[in-house]
Parts: sequence; structure tokens; C-alpha cells
Amino acid sequence: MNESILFDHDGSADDFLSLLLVLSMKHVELIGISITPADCYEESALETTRKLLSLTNRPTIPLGVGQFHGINAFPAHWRAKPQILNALPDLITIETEHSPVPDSKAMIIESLLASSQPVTVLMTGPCSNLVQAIEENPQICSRIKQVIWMGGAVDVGGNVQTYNHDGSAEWNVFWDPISSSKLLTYDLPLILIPLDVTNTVAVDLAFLDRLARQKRTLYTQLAGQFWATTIDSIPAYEYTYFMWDVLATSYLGIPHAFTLESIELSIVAKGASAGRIHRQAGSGQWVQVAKAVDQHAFYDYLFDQLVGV
Ligand code: AGV
Ligand code: CA
Repeated sequence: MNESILFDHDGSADDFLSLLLVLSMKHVELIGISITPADCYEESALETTRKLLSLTNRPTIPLGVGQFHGINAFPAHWRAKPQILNALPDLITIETEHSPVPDSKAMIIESLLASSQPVTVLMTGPCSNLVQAIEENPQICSRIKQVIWMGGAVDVGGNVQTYNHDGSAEWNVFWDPISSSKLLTYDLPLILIPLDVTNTVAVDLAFLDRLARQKRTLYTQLAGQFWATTIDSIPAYEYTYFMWDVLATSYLGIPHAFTLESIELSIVAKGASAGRIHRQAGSGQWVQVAKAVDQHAFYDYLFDQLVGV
């Protein structure tokens, strides 16, 4: 039986690589896509999403856009960058609809209630849309099989470097630390893919070279171009681009490649450590935290999946 997935992303290049990966999975039925206006500008992210759905013949998947704009904004140049994607030769010519889309909250509630089986929620940006949907209609929790979330830094440093912050948080959690701490209080099976494990899978040129030598198909072509837009940083400097969201998404296909540890966690809601996740015995907030991944299994899976569609 197919697995039903609801995907909430926030429009960065690896969010769209995640969308491509989900679309390439034969065992997955995508029941909705929600956009969080966090590490992107929503108009541009909606356009890319629609272009990819049009190219892969999935024009009817329900879409939603979040109306909440977070507590700690992403840097504007990170948000603007994915506009490059819409100008790439394979996307620029694709015509899409411009009709307005519903609020994510409404779309999430509706698609969960309408699903004939429990749904896996995959989040590759902040968790605000899901948390707001649950606050409005707590019954949807019973329709959720598991939540897979790229976010946080548990036993490693964070990637937020900004005014009045100590660097201990990861951006998806920091954008809305309040919703993030709420998420842990729900009785939902939560699988966290934090920086602890994504730090081990950078976007590397050897992988891109191997992919580019394959037959040019829609998927290999788009993936190669999307990843190329991320290679503008100084290696080993703080802005190295990792396979953050793509790794979290691959959990849908190769869960056995991950080493999970069950940990009681807590999240700092405000102050200089806002968004920091830490171990807290006795919090009762048990989370399955990915602490390691078989790197070869991951890169091979990604390669086979994109080449094989
Ligand atoms: O913290 C990782 C999250 C992932 O969901 N995002 C990017 C991924 O989509 C924020 C982020 C951290 N460093 C970045 C980020 C960078 N150098 N550029 C853009 N976004
Ligand atoms: Ca993201």
C-alpha cells in the first residue's frame, strides 16, 4: 500500500530537491504541499512548486501557503536566492496558474481529515503551519502516523549567527521557537533529523559530477542544476550548504540507514539561546533523534532514485 505524505517546505534549493525526491518515490502518495514563508519569498516558492508539479504531471496536488511570518526572520539574501530556480532554462518556459492558494492551516486540516489512512508529515522548514493546524483542530493528531522534521541541533552547535544570539540553535527551530516548543508537547511520533546528522552530508562536487555523467533526464537535469545554485560558499566556512532537507526526505525511503536515539528533549523559547534544543531527562518529551546515517547508503539511494525515474 502507498504511504500518504503531507509535505511542508520553506522554498530553499534543498527543499525543492526534497520535493523532486518525494515525487520520484514510487511508494509515496503526496496528498498536499504546504509552503512556509521562511527561507524563501512565498510568491517565488509557490511558482517553483507549481512548475515542478506541472513538469511531473501532478497539477492537482492541493497547495497551501502559511500566513504566519515567524518570529526571527531569515536573512533576506537567503530568502531571495531561490528565485534563481525559476530562471533556469528548464523552468523559465513553464507556464503556471496564478490563482490564489488557501492558507496552509486550512489545507493541512482538510487533507488530514480527508485521508483514508494515517499520514506521514514531512517538514523541511519551520513547524509553524502544522502547530497552528493542530491548535485549531487537535483531532488531526489522530490522523498523523509520524512527523519527520529537519530541524535542531542536539549535541552539536547550531547554525544561527545573528545579533544577540549565542549560536546554539538551528534556523528552522529559531524562526519560530514558540511553535517548536509546542510541537514537542503533542503526543506525536516525532523523528528529528538535526544538524548532528546533516553535518555529515555536505553537497559535494564529486556527487554532482557523478550525477551529471548519467543520462540527462528531467530529474537528473533539474537536480544537477538546483544543486549547482548552492555551490557559492567558502568551503568549511559557516555557510557551507548541506543535504539538510534531502537527508530528512530520504528517511522515507531508507529508514534503516539511520541510527535513531530516543531522547527526552526541551526547547528554549526566548533569549540568547532561543531555539536551542537540549536533552532534558524527565521532560517526558520523547523524540526519535537521528544521530548518524550510513553515508554511502544515502548517496547511493539518492543517485539511484534520481537516475531511475
Ligand atoms: O538549517 C537548515 C535549513 C534547511 O531546512 N535551512 C536550509 C535548509 O533548507 C536554513 C539554512 C541554513 N544555512 C543556510 C540556510 C544557507 N547557507 N542558505 C540558506 N538557508
Ligand atoms: Ca528548508
